[in-house]
Amino acid sequence: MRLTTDSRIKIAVQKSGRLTEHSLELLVRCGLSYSRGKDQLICYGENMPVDVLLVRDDDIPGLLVDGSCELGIVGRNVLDEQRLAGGAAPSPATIQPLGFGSCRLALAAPDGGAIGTLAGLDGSRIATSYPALLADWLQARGLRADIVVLNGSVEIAPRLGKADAICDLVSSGATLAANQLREIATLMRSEAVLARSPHAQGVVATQLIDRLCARIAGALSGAGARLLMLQAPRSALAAITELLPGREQPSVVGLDGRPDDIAVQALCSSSPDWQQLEELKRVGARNVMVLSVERMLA
Ligand code: PRT
Ligand code: ZN
Repeated sequence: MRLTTDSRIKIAVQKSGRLTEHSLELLVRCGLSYSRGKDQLICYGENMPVDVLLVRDDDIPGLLVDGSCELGIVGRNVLDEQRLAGGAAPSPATIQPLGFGSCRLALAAPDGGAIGTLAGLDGSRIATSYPALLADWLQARGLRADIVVLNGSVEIAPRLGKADAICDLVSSGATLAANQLREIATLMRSEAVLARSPHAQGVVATQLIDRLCARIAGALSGAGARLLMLQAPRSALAAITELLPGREQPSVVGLDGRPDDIAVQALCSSSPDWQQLEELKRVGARNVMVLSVERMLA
């Protein structure tokens, strides 16, 4: 275990895969700038002492467990699999879900085959890259099956005669359909999460982690948010407030030299559509503007 002694922290991110672009883009939205050279494994943060380590997603839980990295962005499926497989070892804590990389871990069997229900799985062979999650799920339901561990192309295992069913990640369902497989059960829902090493302690590391986490939370809550600004007669305030798709009470200010008029600002979690703007106008709103929210710090 490497205890944090220096004044920088590392965040592990998938080097090349489904989570890479979203993860790096999120860090840029948090104000981090770093240079990424060809085949570089570490990108050094230029304006914050936060370095980015680019690795295979399967390596991220281990890097957190041994304290090589303080933070990581990884699928909950990978994190949970390694936590279950790791037994009693201290495991990384999930700080927050990040809203991308959504998928589900599902059981599927050949369409029209012998396995149509959960009970049919008893005594079968199931191919998967997630043996610990599958074993845990089967055990909780009193089902017994032979788990065939495969690291790729799980969906073709039934056609090759290697398994009777599969347990794999699904997002659109197109891969299952293309391989004539039918979903029987969902084991878990997953998405990319921000995780923290159990060894990330120390004052500097804690402060840096807290700062980065606050920025990530701000970048996520700002995503899709809009600021709605309008003017209206004071008498229309109740009707306007009723129509606002805001998440908090709007700010209301008076207008110089126009005692009967007000300006209203409201933070909305998504962009109001044209119909909502027309309704606001109908109850008295004027000069209605919808602005994008770049970032937010609550
Ligand atoms: O090289 P490295 O080990 O880093 O990458 P990897 O190949 O192991 O992972 P990668 O990039 O494929 O996935 C990274 C993470 O993305 C996963 O751990 C999940 O958390 C998340 N994710 C989201 C997915 C999917 N959606 C997904 N659809 N990971 C894999 N798939 C695969 C699935 O295994 C199946 O083959 O896509 C196929 C199914 O997709 P649909 O759309 O046809 O249903
Ligand atoms: Zn992987």
